[in-house]
Amino acid sequence: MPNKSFYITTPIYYPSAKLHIGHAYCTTIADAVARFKRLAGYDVFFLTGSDEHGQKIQQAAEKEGVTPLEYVDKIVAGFQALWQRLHISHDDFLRTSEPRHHRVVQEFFRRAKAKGDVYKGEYTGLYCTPCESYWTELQLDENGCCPDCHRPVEKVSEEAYFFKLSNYADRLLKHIEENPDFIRPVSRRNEMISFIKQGLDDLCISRTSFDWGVPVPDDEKHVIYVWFDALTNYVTAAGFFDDPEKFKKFWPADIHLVGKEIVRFHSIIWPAILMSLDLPLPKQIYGHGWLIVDGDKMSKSKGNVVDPNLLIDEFGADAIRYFLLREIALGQDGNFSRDALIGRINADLANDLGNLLHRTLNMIGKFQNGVIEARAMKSATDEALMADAAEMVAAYESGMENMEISPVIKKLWAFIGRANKYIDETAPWALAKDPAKKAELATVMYNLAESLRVISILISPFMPETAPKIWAQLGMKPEFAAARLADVKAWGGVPAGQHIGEAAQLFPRIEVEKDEAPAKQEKQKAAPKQERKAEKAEDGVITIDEFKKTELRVAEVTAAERVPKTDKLMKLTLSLGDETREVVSGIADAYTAEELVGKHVILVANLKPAKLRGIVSHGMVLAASDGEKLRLIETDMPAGSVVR
Ligand code: ME8
Repeated sequence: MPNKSFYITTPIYYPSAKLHIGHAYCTTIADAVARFKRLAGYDVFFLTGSDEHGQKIQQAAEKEGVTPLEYVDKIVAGFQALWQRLHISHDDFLRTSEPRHHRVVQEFFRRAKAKGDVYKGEYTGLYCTPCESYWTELQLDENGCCPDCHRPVEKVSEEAYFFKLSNYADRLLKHIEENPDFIRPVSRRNEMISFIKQGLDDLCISRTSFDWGVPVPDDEKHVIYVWFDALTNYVTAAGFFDDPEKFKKFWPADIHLVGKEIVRFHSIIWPAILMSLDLPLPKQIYGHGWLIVDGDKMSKSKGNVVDPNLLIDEFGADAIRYFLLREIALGQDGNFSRDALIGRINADLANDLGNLLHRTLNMIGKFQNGVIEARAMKSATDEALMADAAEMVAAYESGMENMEISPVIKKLWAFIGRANKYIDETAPWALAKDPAKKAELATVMYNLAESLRVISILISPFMPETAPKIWAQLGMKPEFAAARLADVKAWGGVPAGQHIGEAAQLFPRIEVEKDEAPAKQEKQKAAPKQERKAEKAEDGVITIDEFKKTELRVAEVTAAERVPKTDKLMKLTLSLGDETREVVSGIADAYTAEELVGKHVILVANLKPAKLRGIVSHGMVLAASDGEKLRLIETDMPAGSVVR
């Protein structure tokens, strides 16, 4: 019998800004689900991509004097590099600028028009002439002006095509009501039901004010506008035109995983378009929450945008993945903080998981010359461990099938704790001293190795880099990639007589120097919400005395060297005239080592030293960034000068 198929998508991301940790969050969830389904034996198609058309891109490209495609090529290459570093296992990356996609969008337009669902009308909007952009009332600045250039906007009309969304309100409502799992979580479902009940306006699906997009068939002064183009990506990649067999196998998609603010487009507009073409609807739209940073929404102006590449440089991809998947309940907003990330790495990864592996391998090495011997007997303690493993495996499977990722990880870690407890219960060091207890010792060691085998398979959807490392350290010979969920359903997959592999630490503990920050955070947590808000507002400004606490000095770069195995980190040797400093800076993708030597830069000289990739950094150099480009702030003042 052929494998069951499973098709999951992320949104296609806008290449207008650098990807941040919020995008990485969405893609990591989809990846964990896709990996789980592969483990469970499904034939998986996992799609992500980039949403490349539109006026903003065209304008940004013009500003840089390049074509829109040249402009997006660079950014999209950055997306793809990030997904690779984060071990995202997508099967396809769709770019809306690709010809395969244009053909499908035009065909969708033609068919919807033939059905009578597309008509020509007039689009009226608030237009900023200098920026050549339409805005909605809600997007205007506080003076009712253009949010980009802050000049007045005017009401303007242009000819445009519309899609008759209003035709489908009743059918949509019926579908949502009859299929309780069509929109998840239930809060989003309720929101969509009341949205539709308020009445649906027809949707404007073309523009004439720019041309970076898919031309309307037979009316090429129009390009097909945003959502009609973007949403169609899901069927293009599934083989709508190019591969009917594949399309039959994977469409309708099983899950469109999207952020909560775009659930509406996926659960109302997209199904209506599909209904117009008589195509089946996706089985589920899952709206995840937003990642906020230290309690605040990420934004360029607040300067709290977290770059996933820098986090991967510092902590590795698996630790970031683990944190995102474990810490945030799917569907709800969640907080990202460095302290919480380090806390999880130390407690869950270095301590719980790392200790179990280390203790087990160490004892097998010491007590059994590195050989995992056959189980010889079964005590009540052993039975209890095996029963807990079986229960955890069952909960894992049903939880993952239901997208309960964080609860599943908690259960898995409870089992890791359980296995650590088994060591304390059985006290192998005492058994090793007594020759009569040889069989008992062999059984305990076997059960620990087997627990780790099961754990390595089950953590693989979340930590794909760590899982095969554990496998190899246990000395397992079969390819890890061939492991399946079925392999953890029976106890005893570790072959007896197997020699363990080479032991290595998985996650070193991260030492944080004690400072006031955690204490302050604790205080904030305890304070009532209202109070916290007030504190935040005042936090936005600092007094001159507070600013003066920052010691800024001019420093000359005397040597520079890339930090091995990182993308961005550069180790700089700086001269302050009377003193030499070593500083680690995330600038290696903006400068070569040669370019840096001789530069006079600004150093935050009294910053608490921090360890980055094992190197202690004594300060920080200042750089300016617009989210994409990054340049150091330079001066021609001599090294050692004070900046004020
Ligand atoms: O909306 N936390 O693209 P996009 C969690 N091109 N998720 C976040 C986030 C955060 N802080 N910030 C953004 C688009 N996202 C369209 C999609 S699909 C046919 C077209 C998520 O690049 C956001 O919720 O603006 C959304 O799901 C995704 O990133 C893409 O956002």
